[in-house]
Amino acid sequence: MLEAAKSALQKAERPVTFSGAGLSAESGVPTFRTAQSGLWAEYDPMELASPEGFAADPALVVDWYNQRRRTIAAAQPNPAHIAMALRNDMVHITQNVDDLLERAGAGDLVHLHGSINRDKCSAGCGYREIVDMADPHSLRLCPRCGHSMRPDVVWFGEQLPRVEWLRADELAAQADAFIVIGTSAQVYPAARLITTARTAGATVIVVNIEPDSAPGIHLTGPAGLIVPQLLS
Ligand code: BJW
Repeated sequence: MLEAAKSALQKAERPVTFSGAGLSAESGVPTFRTAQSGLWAEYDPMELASPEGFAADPALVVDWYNQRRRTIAAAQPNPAHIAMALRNDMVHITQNVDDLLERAGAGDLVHLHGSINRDKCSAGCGYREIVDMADPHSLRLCPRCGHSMRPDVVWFGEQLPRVEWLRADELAAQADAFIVIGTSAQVYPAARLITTARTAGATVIVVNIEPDSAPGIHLTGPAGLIVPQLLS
C-alpha cells in the first residue's frame, strides 16, 4: 500500500494534504474526540466549542481554551509535521487550530477552523489579537467595543472563513493526489473536501491509526511514522 501511495504521489502534479487532530496527537495535543482528562473530564468538547456553550459560561470556555493553549505551547512539531513542511510542492489544508505546521516551517497552509493563537471580539467588531499561548489571559473584554473576547476559531453552527473555504474547495477539486491525515472526517463542510477530491479524480490516500473502508489507499498507523515514509 505504501508503494502504491508513493507511486501515485510521484505522478501527482497537484498534491494536497488535508489534516485533522490525529496529525498533532504524537506531539501530545489530544484529539478533539479523545476522552478529556482531569478537570475537564465532565465536559463535552462539542458543547464547549459552540456559541451556545460560550453564551452559557464564557469564562469556562476561555479556561478550556487556555488549558489547550498551554498544552500546544509546550508541544513540538512531530516527524509528520516536519515531513509535510519539507514538501513545498504541496498545499496543506488543515482543520487543526494549533500552529505546529507553521512551526515546522510549512509554507502554503489553509486553516479551515481558525487559529487558537488568536482572540477576536465575540460581538464581531473586527478586533483581533495574538495570544500568549504559554500564559494566556482569562476572560476579558474587547478594548475596542467592550464585549467579551473569544478564541478566533470556528465553532459548531458557525460559518467557515470564506476565503479559506473557497480556496480549500478549489484545491480539492483540482488535486490529483489528496492525502487525508488523522481526521475522523465527521465534521462538515470540511469532510466534504474528501468527496470533492475523489469525485474530481484524485487518488485519495488516508493515513490514520484506525482502518477505514472508504475508497482509496489506506495506510493504517501513526502519522508520525507513516507520513515521513510517504512524503520522503
Ligand atoms: C491518528 C492518530 C495518529 C489519532 N496518527 N491518526 C452536514 C451534515 C451533518 C452535519 C453538518 C453538515 N453541515 C454542517 C453540519 C453541522 C456541523 C457538523 O459537521 N457537525 C457534525 C459533528 C455532524 N458543522 C458545523 O457546524 C460547521 N459549520 C457550518 O457547517 O456552517 C454552516 C452552517 C451554519 C449554521 C447552521 C448550519 C450550517 C462548523 C464546524 C466547526 C468545527 N469546529 C471544531 C472546533 C474548532 C475549535 C477547537 O478546536 O476547539 O473543529 S470541532 C472539531 O472537529 C475541530 C476539528 O477541527 C474538527 C475535526 O475533528 P478531527 O480533526 O477529525 O479530530 P477527531 O478527534 O474527530 O479525529 C481524530 C482522528 O485522528 C481519528 O480518526 C483518529 O483515529 C485519528 N488519529 N491519533 C494518525 N497518531
